[in-house]
Amino acid sequence: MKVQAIVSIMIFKKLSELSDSDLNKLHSRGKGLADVGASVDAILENVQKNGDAAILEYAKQFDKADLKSLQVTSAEIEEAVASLDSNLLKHLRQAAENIRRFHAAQLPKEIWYIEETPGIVLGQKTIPLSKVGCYVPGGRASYPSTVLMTALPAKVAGVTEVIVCTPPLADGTVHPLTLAACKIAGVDKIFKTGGAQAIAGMAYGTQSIPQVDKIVGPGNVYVTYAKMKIRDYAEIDFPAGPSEVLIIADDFADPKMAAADILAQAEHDPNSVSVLVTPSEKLAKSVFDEVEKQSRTAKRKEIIETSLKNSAILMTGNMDECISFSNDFGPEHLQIMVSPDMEDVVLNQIQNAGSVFVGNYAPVPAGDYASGTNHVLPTSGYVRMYSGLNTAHFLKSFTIQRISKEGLGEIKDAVIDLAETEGLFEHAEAIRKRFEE
Ligand code: HSO
Ligand code: ZN
Repeated sequence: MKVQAIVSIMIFKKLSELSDSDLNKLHSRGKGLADVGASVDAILENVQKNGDAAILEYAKQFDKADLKSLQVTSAEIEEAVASLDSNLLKHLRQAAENIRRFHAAQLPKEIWYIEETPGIVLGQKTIPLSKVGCYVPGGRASYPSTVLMTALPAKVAGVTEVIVCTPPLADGTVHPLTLAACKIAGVDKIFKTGGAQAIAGMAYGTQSIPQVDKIVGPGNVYVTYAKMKIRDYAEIDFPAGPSEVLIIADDFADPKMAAADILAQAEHDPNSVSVLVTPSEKLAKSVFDEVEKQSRTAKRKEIIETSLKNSAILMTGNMDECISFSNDFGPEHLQIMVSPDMEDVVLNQIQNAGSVFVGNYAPVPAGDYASGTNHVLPTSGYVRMYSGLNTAHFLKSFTIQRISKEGLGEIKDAVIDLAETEGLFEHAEAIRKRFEE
């Protein structure tokens, strides 16, 4: 007897036959933050006014945790590390080392100068931010990997104080692997708070949580909305919502692998989105069948079932149509599973993507955990204007000029002429004064 398929991809169509409403749904995914506006605004205001007391109250209300204090003690950290399996710790360290090395390679020159005009020496110095707050989602699911992805690049950049906020479990503890990741990454302080209240705590500062210059890390709609609202107080990275993948594939792709990658994305969140675009009808059909087959035994079947409803397998007339669809979609993760001679042809035309994975052996989970690239990436099409988290997010720079009298003489007439045309006569005078006998 044929087993009844109960989980399936919502859209299986030729791209040219996709309805406007389905296309619109794919392109406007992950938006709609306004729904949570009123409740988040109230939380932000309460934390700004009442500090720790408000946050402790929210821990009771949202996390069911009765906390005595917000900060994790060093005894708690040591106890957590000691409780962990040594292999798990070894793997966490392996991931950390790869992430550290990749982000160190992103460091720009600390200072540089040029002298294009004799006597005018121009330079730029890059320095780290002083205080950074990392938001690490927690509660039922825990994300120690996100500690490494946020705190390590900050430390590599040279940030003096890196703090982590993560929601406590109902017993008032934090997942031990999250604490171990904080220790490995060199996090300075850890606080047991999540959601909008954690963002408020880091933006405004409380009795125990320091006010930070920048807040980074993924979160649910409440966290994302809160991050967008506190920008007068702290800079943020970018909106990072439900995870998504777009796979560009041809007959070279292994359908079993492509289907597994779709499910890996789909298990994150009921709102996750997975899309496969291919010029090959044959591949499309085999991936569709594989998704159905593999999802039957998936552990997180309920989440997968829901998120596959947001997902699509689309057939195009050729590879160019796949690329242009992908550029319009702007995926958080882009997998390119095409024949090796086409890999660079496709890659060279990619305009919008958070992180690109090339080849059958570069699945998203490699980058999620251990290859070394960052997994905190813009979603919902925000890759159009934001880059994924990297070392530069934790740096700022200023320019420097050293000018001799001879050098100033080279631009003297230009400055005086332009200043007087703008009606700024003292600007012109500041130059003239330096050449009076
Ligand atoms: N794919 C997620 C990151 C993640 N995956 C964390 C597993 N753990 C967003 O890039
Ligand atoms: Zn993931």
